[in-house]
Amino acid sequence: MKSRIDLQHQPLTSLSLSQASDMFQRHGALWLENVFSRDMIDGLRKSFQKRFAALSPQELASRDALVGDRRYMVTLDIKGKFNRPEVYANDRLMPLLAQLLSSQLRVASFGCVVAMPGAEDQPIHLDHPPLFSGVPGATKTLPPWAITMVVPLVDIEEQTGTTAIWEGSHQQPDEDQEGAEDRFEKLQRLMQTPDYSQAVKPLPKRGDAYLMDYRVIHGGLANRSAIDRPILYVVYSRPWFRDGFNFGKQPPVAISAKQLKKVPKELRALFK
Ligand SMILES: O=C(O)CCC(=O)C(=O)O
Repeated sequence: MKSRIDLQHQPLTSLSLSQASDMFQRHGALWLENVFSRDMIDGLRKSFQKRFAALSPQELASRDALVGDRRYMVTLDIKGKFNRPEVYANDRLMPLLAQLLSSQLRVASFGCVVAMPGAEDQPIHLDHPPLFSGVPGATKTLPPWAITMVVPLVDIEEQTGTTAIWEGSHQQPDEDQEGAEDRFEKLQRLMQTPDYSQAVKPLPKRGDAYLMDYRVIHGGLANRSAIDRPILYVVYSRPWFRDGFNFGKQPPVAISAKQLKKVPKELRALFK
C-alpha cells in the first residue's frame, strides 16, 4: 500500500499530521499501524463474538445485514467495551480526522462487518453514490466528506482475506494522466469482471487501522480461513452528512441516552 504510517514511535506531530493528511487525500486510503492496544482489540473481539452469536438468522434478515456471501454488517450498540473514547475518539487519530473532516466531525455509523469462514469475495463497490452526480468536476475537487475507519479484530492474513482497495479511485483522474479511466467506468468494469491486479491488499495486525475515503472503490476478499473475520468500522463524517443509503433497516448508530451520559461531555457532539 502506498500510504502507510507506523504510529508506535511516531505520534502525529504537526509535520507528520499534514503528511498523513496529504497522503490520505492523494490515495483515498491510509494504513495506520499500532493505533490501539492489542489487549483492547482482543476484548472488543470477545465482546463482538458474544453479541453476534446472540443474533438469530431471522434477526440478521430483519436487519438486512447480509452484505455479501456469508458476510454480515451489524450496527453495534455502543456500550460496554465499545463505549470508550479510545475506540470512537482515539487520541492518535482524532487530530487527523478533524483535519480532514473539520472539527465538527461526527460519527455517521458504527458497527462490525464479519466475513464467516468460506465467505467468497464481496462484490466490488462504492459505499455511497456520488453526492453531486453529473456535476462536472465535483469528484475531482470535493474534499472528503466521510471516512471509514476500519479496525480489524483479528490479525489479517491472506487466508482471512482483507479489503481490496483501489487507491486513488476516490477522485476522477486528470484526462492527461497515464492510464486515466473514468472512475465510474472503472467501477462498472470491476463489478462485471473482478480484477484485483491494480488493488492494494493491506494485511493489518491487531492494533492497526485503515482509513478509506467513502468514495474509494473497494471490496472485501474471501475468507479462506477457519475463523470468523470481524472488522469494526466507524464512519466519521462532516456534520451535515446522513447515510440513508446503507441503513434502511438498522440504525447507523445505536447509543442509548444512558450510554451517551457515559461519553465525556466534550465528545458527545460526535453522536449528535
Ligand atoms: O469485509 C470487508 O473487508 C469490507 C466490507 C465492506 O466494504 C462493506 O461491507 O461495505
